[in-house]
Amino acid sequence: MQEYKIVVLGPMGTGKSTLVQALAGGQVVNTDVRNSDPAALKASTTLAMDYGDIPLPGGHRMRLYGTPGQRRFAFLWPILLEGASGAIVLVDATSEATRTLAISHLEAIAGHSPSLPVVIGLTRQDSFSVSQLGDCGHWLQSTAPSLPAIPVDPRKPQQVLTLMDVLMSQIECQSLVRALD
Ligand SMILES: Nc1nc2c(ncn2[C@@H]2O[C@H](COP(=O)(O)OP(=O)(O)OP(=O)(O)O)[C@@H](O)[C@H]2O)c(=O)[nH]1
Ligand SMILES: [Mg+2]
Repeated sequence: MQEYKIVVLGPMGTGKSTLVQALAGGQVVNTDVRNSDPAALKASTTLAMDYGDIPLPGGHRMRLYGTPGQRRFAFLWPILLEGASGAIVLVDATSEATRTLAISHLEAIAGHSPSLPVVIGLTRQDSFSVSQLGDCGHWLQSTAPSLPAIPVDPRKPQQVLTLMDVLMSQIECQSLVRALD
């Protein structure tokens, strides 16, 4: 039996808690509280983490952790990354400010475990303009040219599964390379 610990990072409001909820359904531990940050138009924010335990085919399990997005909780990101098999970084593709903030989440991963498989999920595609597509592509090229990045609506389980599929392929590929070493 194999356990996969997957950690979801990304700036505030990019959909981390929504993604954990979409994949784990009702089986979620959520630590959201009322948001007191006036800069973010958002009713609630994660204080510690989201946690979902998902059974996989073949008796395997996925333990899914959503991190708190606010910078003041950055000290928690490496703690939650401990023992991770892979990470997802969610970025609001329509917001330049969010893209800039996401760099610190990518740096936290690189600083903690440089070879960890990572996939970037680009959210808010439903309110995406053609000019934003160009800006986002440019950001990806300059910030994370070697990471897979795919569009995802964290509210839609099917799209989250596609994102997971890409991450699990990365994880499997890395174990294969390790076995061949
Ligand atoms: N329209 C749209 N809404 C989205 C999308 N992704 C997330 N949302 C919404 O944006 C909000 C995101 O909230 P959360 O899931 O709490 O975000 P979070 O990343 O956990 O935020 P923190 O815990 O504060 O860091 C929710 O209301 C989601 O329904 C998307 O792709 N499109
Ligand atoms: Mg959250």
